[in-house]
This record gives sequence, C-alpha cells and structure tokens, in this order.
Amino acid sequence: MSNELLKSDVTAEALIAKAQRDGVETMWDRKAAQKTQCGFGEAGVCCRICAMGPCRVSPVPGKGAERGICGANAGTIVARNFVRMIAGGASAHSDHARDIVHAMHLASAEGPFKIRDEAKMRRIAAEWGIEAADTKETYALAHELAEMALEEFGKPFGTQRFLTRAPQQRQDIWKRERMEPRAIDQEITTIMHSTHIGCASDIDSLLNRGMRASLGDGWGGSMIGTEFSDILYGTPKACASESNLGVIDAEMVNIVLHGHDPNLAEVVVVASKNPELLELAKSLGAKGINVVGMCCTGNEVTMRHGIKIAGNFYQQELAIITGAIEAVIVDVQCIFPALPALAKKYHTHFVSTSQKAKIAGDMYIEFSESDALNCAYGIVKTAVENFANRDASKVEIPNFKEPTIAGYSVETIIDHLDKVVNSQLEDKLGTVKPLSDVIYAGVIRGAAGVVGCNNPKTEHDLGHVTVIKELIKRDVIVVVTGCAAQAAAKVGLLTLEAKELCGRGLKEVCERVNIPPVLHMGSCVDCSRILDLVSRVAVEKGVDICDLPVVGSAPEWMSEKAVSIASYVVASGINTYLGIIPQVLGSVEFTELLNEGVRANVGAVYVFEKDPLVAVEKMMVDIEEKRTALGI
Ligand code: SF4
Ligand code: MSK
Repeated sequence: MSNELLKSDVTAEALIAKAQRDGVETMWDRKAAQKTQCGFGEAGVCCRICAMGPCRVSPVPGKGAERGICGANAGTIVARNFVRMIAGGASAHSDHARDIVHAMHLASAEGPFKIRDEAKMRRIAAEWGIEAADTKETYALAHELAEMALEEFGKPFGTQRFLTRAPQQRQDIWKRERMEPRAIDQEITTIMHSTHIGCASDIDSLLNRGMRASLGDGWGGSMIGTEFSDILYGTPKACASESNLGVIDAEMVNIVLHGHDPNLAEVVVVASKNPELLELAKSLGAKGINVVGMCCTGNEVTMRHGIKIAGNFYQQELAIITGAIEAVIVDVQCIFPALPALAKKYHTHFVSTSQKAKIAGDMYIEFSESDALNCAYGIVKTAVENFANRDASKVEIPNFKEPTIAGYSVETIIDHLDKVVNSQLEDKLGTVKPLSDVIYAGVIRGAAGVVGCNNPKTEHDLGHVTVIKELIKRDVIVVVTGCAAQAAAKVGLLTLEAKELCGRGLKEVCERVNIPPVLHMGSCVDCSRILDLVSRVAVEKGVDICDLPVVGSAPEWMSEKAVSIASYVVASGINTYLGIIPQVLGSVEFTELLNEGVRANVGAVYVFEKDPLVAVEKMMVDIEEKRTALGI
C-alpha cells in the first residue's frame, strides 16, 4: 500500500496539465474566475426569501444595516438559510429513497428488480409489525412492505418507524425536544413554510425544526434508502476492488457511473455483461466493457459488485479528461452542469437519465424502472458504439490505483465479529458486543465516522486522509462513506495492510477480526448504517449515543446533504467536526447555538475546525472525556 500522503494530487496535477493542453476548463479555472467569494453570502447574511429583497445585513454587529426590510436580523437570516440547506439535503436523500422503494414495489420473481435479501426484508417487516412476516409469500410481502415504506414519506399521523432503533434515552430526548420526525415530506414542507417571509424568526425554534427534518432524513429517508436497497440489491459483504483513475482501461470501453441512485446502476452492470454487447465491443476493437464508479453511485456498486472506483467528487471532470471514457451515465446529485460541454471536447457521451437531473447539453435517455433492462441495454450499446470515435492521441490515463476492500454493512461487521466471539465471556453471535467490549476495554479508544465531499476551498482529499490517518494512529477505528470513503481508498487505507499505520490496540483488533482499520460503509445515504451501528453499541451497553466515545467528521463537505447529515448526527448525540465552516458566521448567536447552545437540547454540538490536525486533537480530547465520564 501507499505511504505517500496524497497520490490523488499527482493524479490531479497530471490531468489538470492535460486539460490546459487540450484547452478545456475545469472546476479550478471556474473557482479562480469567481475571484473573492461574496463576504455576505459566506457569512450567511444575504436573504432573498422575498421580493422586497435581496437584503443583506452586516455580519459585524454595529456596522451597516442590522435588519432586512421585514425586520429580520442576522440571526434569523442565517438560521433560515441554514435550515433551508437541511431541507434541501433531506429532500435529496429521501427522494432517492422513495425511488428505491418504488422499484421494490415493482419487484417480481422474474426481475430485473428482485428480492435479493429476503431475510432482511422479513426482519424489517416484523420490526414494522406486519403480521405473518415470516411466512407471507415473498413478493406479496415485498409489495406490502414497499407500500408501508412509501407511507413514511407522507403519512398524516405518527412518527418515523425506524426511530425505535435508537436507545430509549435518545428517543426520550427527541420526544422532550419535540424532535421526533413525522412524515418525511411533511418535515421538509414545514421547514419551507417556517422559513417563508413572515414566519419563524426565533433561531432556537428554527434549528429545532431543522434538526427534526434532518432526523427524518437520517432515521427516515436515508435509512429507508439503505435498508430497501439492501433488500433489493443485496446487503453488501466485504469485497475486493481498486480505486483511482488508473482503473480506467485504455483497451476497454469505459463507462463511468456517477450520481447516487443504484436503480439504474444495477441494471447497467447487468447490461455490461450482455454477450451481444461484449461481442459488439470486441468487433470494434475493445477488449471488453469496463464499468467504473464515481461518487455514491460508484459506492453503491462497489459495495455490492466490487465495481472499481474511478474517483470521488473532484475527479468527475478529470475522468473525462483522460480521453478514454465512452460514456458518463448519471442519475441524480453531485453532477457538475459543466460535464456535457467538457464531454463534447472529447468523444465522451454524457448521458443523463432522470428528469430530476436533466442537464443542459446532455444526451438524454430517460430511465424508467418499468423498462429497466431495455433502457440499460440501450444506454450501454450507445457507449460501446462510441468506442469507434475514440481519439487515441487524446488518451492519457494516470497510472495510479490502489487495492480496496469495501462492503462493510452492519451485518458484515457483525459477521466478522462473530468469528472472534468468546463463548467464555458469554458473547452471543449476531451482536456488536465484541466491538463495544474492545472500546470499553480501551484497546480501541473510540470510533469516528468520517464522511462527506470534496470542496475546492481546501486541498482535495487532504482533510479526509489526514483526519483518518491521525485517528487510526491513535487507536480510533474509522468508518467512512461517500467521497471520504473514496479518498481513503485512493491512498490504500481500505486494506488489511493499513493496520501498519495504526496504534497497537487497533492493529491487534484488525488482525484478530481480519478487517481494515477504515471500514467502507457505503454511500451518503449509508450514513444511516453508522447510526444503526452506533445505536447497537449504545443499546448493548445500556447508555445513550451521546455517552459513547464516538465522533463524526466531515473534513471537506460541500453539499446541502452534508448539512442534513451533520445535523442528524448531532441530533443523534454525536459531536460533529466540520472542516469547512458553514455559512453561519454572520450571526454570533446562531454560531454559538450550533457550537455550544444545542448541547443542552441534544447532548452534542457542531464543532468548526479547518485544520485537520487540530480537529483530530480536539476529537481525541472529546473521546477521552467521554471515556472518563463512562468510567472506562
Ligand atoms: Fe429582506 Fe425580509 Fe424579504 Fe429576506 S424576507 S429578502 S430579509 S424583506
Ligand atoms: S457523492 S454529497 S460529493 S460525499 Fe454522495 Fe460525494 Fe458529497 Fe456528493
């Protein structure tokens, strides 16, 4: 494995130089063209919620206008902007989840949508109180469960069903704080309503409602997205893959799957193995069809099929600049609008497939779940035929890739733990007890979830890699999702050999359990797997989540989804360290509420720290304080 800190930089450097030679623009050019970003926007004090505005108030008290035309002050404006980001993020995760459940509603024994983890489906059906969940005919149960899940988005009464997975203490806090999320769509609608001109201006109330909507994401939409994807496509198991742009193969038809929703990606993977299409590829001089992943669609298919990871968010343009991509197939979220124009500078087809992410300048082939296989066949055929148009003189693929192990669902982690169960200690199979025991014994000091995007405000991947390396060195086990997972993968941290970078305790655990010290738990919606895992540890030990030596970290986040994730992680009781400062500093009151005040409500806070090394020091103090309080 690589000990170089950032091989990805070398990858980027080579391709940025190529972009300049090819006369194409990248995100770095556009970042430079932005010059200094707007100070009011950066501070969160610009409001354009109504047409009396835009209003911008002074981020510095006592200097300039202190109120918008309606009288909203900096606190109100900043808080409204922040919780609207939560609503945007929660809507993206949850709408993605709804599409998964609709696909499950179409599932049949003939496929292509089939029940692939029947045991999980029956477990969740029983958890949700469906009668005869263990005996009902498979597809009758699948359709009944799918309808129940669809109701979670819009049911008129009641709260999210998965909340009961949390420790009772946490559920009590949510009840006390009136934070139990009702229907997912209702929580998002309520935020949009509350932040309309002339509604809420109280920052505590705004944040409370924002957190409730975020919990509707984490314990609602995202958890449904994760669990129902597992039922439909299989619960991930540890599997080998490779990561970085070097997985693009100059001799193959290369297809990049980019976005978030596995419905399309799953059938594209099937179509890429179609003998007719393979034959067509060979007839055009290619050795085969190479499907590679990017961002979270990539994570979904890596976790379930070992599909190689081409890269994370910042590499979406770089992949096209290799000149060796026949098609970029996108579904939803995190797709640069710049891609179609870039693709046209090469021979690459940029294929968008969802009305939700119709991108100007694209080749649009709408994906329909009801005709999934034909649709995927058509898209892959278009990609294969495009191989004939490749210009060999434009091909330059950086020779960097690292072995990667992905696929650590909660079930897979428990399977690994079961292999080291100590019957003398009365360990039971199928629990997280061995993990909680090594944390309580101090062999591992704690656990961290490192998640989120890339952001050109900071050197790409540097925050992720630094935080992860420094934590495992200090015997903190790390779980990763999203683009953070791919950052770790690209420098070889998702391997068994990475144990050599760990402290003694974590190294020993990795050896005994046969796992990497950094566990790839999936895509952005799969942050819900982290909630599930942490909850199980808390329930096992009879404590609340906020008592555990556990931290959340998003060193390079950029999206509204990340704001929603950070908020539900904090609302679940986990201190969350943000390496990019949210646009809130224009209000001292709201900043203090996030950094300290909210602790009184949910037992956790948002910590802002740009320097990854300092962030890790703070996380370790946090973890050790939790240990002391627990008396362990
Ligand atoms: Fe200005 Fe108030 Fe309208 Fe915002 S809601 S744009 S602060 S008048
Ligand atoms: S893809 S939300 S850039 S993690 Fe989930 Fe990556 Fe962030 Fe998109």
